[in-house]
Amino acid sequence: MRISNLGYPRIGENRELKWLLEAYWEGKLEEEDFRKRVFQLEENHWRRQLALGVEILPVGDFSLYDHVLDMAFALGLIPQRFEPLEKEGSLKLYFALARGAEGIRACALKKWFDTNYHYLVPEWEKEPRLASNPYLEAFRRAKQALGVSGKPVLLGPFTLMKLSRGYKDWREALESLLSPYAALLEQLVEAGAEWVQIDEPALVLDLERPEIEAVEKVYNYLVENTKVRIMLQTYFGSLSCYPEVMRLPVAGVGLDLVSGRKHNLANLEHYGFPKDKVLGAGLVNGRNVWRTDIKAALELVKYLTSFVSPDRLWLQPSCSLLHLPVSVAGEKGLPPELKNALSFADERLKELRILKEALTRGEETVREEIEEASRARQALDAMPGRVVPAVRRRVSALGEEEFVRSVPFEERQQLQAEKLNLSPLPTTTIGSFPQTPTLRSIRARFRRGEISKQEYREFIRQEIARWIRIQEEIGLDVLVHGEFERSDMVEFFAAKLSGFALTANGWVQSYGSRCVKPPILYGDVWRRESLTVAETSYAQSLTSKPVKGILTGPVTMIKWSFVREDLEEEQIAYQIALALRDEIAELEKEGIRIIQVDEPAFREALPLKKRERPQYLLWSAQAFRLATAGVKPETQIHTHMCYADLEEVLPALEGMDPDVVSVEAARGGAELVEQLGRHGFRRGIGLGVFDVHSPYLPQEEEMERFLSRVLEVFPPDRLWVNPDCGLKTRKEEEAVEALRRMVAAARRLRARLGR
Ligand code: THG
Ligand code: ZN
Repeated sequence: MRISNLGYPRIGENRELKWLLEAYWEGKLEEEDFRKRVFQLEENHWRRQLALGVEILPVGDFSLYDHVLDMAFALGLIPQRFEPLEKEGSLKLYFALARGAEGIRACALKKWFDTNYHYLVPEWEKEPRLASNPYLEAFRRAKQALGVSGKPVLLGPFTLMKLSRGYKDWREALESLLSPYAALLEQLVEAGAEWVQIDEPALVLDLERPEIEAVEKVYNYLVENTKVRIMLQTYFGSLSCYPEVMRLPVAGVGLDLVSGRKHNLANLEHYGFPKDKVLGAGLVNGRNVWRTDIKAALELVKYLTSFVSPDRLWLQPSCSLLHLPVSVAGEKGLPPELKNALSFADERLKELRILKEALTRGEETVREEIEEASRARQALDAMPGRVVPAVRRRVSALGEEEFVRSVPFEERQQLQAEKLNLSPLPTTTIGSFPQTPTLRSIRARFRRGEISKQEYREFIRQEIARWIRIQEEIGLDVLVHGEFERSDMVEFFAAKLSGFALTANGWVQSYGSRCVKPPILYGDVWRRESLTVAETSYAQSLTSKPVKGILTGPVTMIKWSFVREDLEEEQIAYQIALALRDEIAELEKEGIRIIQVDEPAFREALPLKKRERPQYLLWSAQAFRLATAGVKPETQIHTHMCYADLEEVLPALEGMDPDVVSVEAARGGAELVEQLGRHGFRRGIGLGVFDVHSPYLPQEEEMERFLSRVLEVFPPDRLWVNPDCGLKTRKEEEAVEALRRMVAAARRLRARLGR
């Protein structure tokens, strides 16, 4: 029985990697120095893991930006447009793919399965070849620094292919990976690697028969052509082709026994586990923060040993620890019962060690640790705010009528048109405006207690007033207050809602150097104070144009937090929805006539397995309706989602019963319009006329052309004109210029329509 880790958080306990990356990008750190320091960080992470008892040490999981990019880069999958940079050295080229360069667009970022981590989408323009071997370099560094023979961790060919774009035929693409992967693995074997972990999370998706056959071909080839022992690692759910994978000649298979527990265990019972393989048992949760129920985990391992002999069992986290903060130790501000019930990356590794001790040396040797874990879990359940009877009663008393607006969409549309009296092709924005360095520093000083709440509030009000004037001057039709009081929106709402706690340092990598600090939802959620009313109604008091209130929806609040596991997500969603419902009622009372409930995480929350989707789509749409259906018919409800591939969620979008939906369309707009037409989508729609994340800003003529094409499908009273997302990350001048062009385009089009 051995303790293996699948991957360790790369960003560092105090976001060391972030600071190094940003210093290097700003030219404040030379390449050599940068490399030296990131290797120190990597080594430090190895030492920590070894000290915590890891016996099979992952190497090569550390990445300067993204592990999918690492694999693509090693295989020379570098799009043609980066050619001018090829002579600049590999580090410059690598970061250019990730972040773009002078006049060269970066690779697209996409969500890594159903997580809040983004990977860079590989583009296949060239034939893959073994261009470099970062895994070999990491293996050698670990050997040299620590004398340890690490386990290289690399992304598997099937998953790499599934996540890539730009090939013609997926079979050929997969085939073309065989020889470079074999060459890469061979180098690792020659250097002395005993095991290689090949990650194939795509094996938990619903796969077609030909795909399963292709996977069989790949691993038969790799095993035949290299002498490597492969731990074929799956995670984020149950293996969807269990018997086929068990027949592969690989030396081990890793299963997620947390999120894929039920089906993986059912398969294990039904098909058994091959005698010749190691089982990597994913026992402790790499995706959520609650302390493991050690007693239950021990029972599970004992049960597993009826299928696998203990010497063929590795105790592991359910997936890479990338998705957890580093350590609970530094958290000072959490209620003790909560803090004690948490387990981040380091604590997960400690849990594995307790399990191993219990199993190999007897439970009495770790009796105290086991008892302490049970006590911590019980104390969490007894915590004030964990169960709030009034909240439970309110949810269970909900009737049908609370989920339905009083008047159907068509009638509301007319009432709203009369009441709001907007021009055709109304212009608006998604909600956030640029946060200036001054604002950021004032917020930081407020948090440190250096300025008063009063002063902070006053500054926010000035920003709101300044931007109301800017919006009026630009000529936008529906204004927003700008969200200057919010850093991360999820964190902002979590701070105001009961049931959530915030960590001081619980950072998790989102992409590259960017991190988020997911709130911890541990108790019943209720609104103890207004969330947005003061800022929104202040903004409305400054203008006669409608100011749109902006809230974050239940699915996104759940998806971007670490949530309790003792209550179904559906119930949690209804609790959040009720808090939003009260907030919306208050906004309405204050004269706010348009309210947008954002659900940017709606799509990524879609379960990976198709069979689980209908239920999700049902409750998530219901939660949205519960939040929004209490308003007057003439109050207009908007929602915003941050991506264009809506097809799969279109029926749910209809089920949410919004009045207006705004989505990304700057790329792939034509396809989206076609889909919406085909589905007979009849709501108001705002198709982003420019991409807020791209440095490229279209001219007004281009925006106008785009809109006039959309007008062939949508009538002008249902088409909104807006950017494709919030403008928080743009510079002020850029945002203003972009909005000017957008308004000009809408006006020209209106003039043409009028004629
Ligand atoms: N909030 C949360 N999750 C998200 C987003 C969000 N996931 C998807 C998408 N938006 C990710 N985008 C970003 C963009 C910027 C940053 C993080 C995620 C970012 N973070 C700061 C940093 O790393 O320096 C930290 C900000 C802070 O100090 O609070 O810039 O919007 N939850
Ligand atoms: Zn968005």
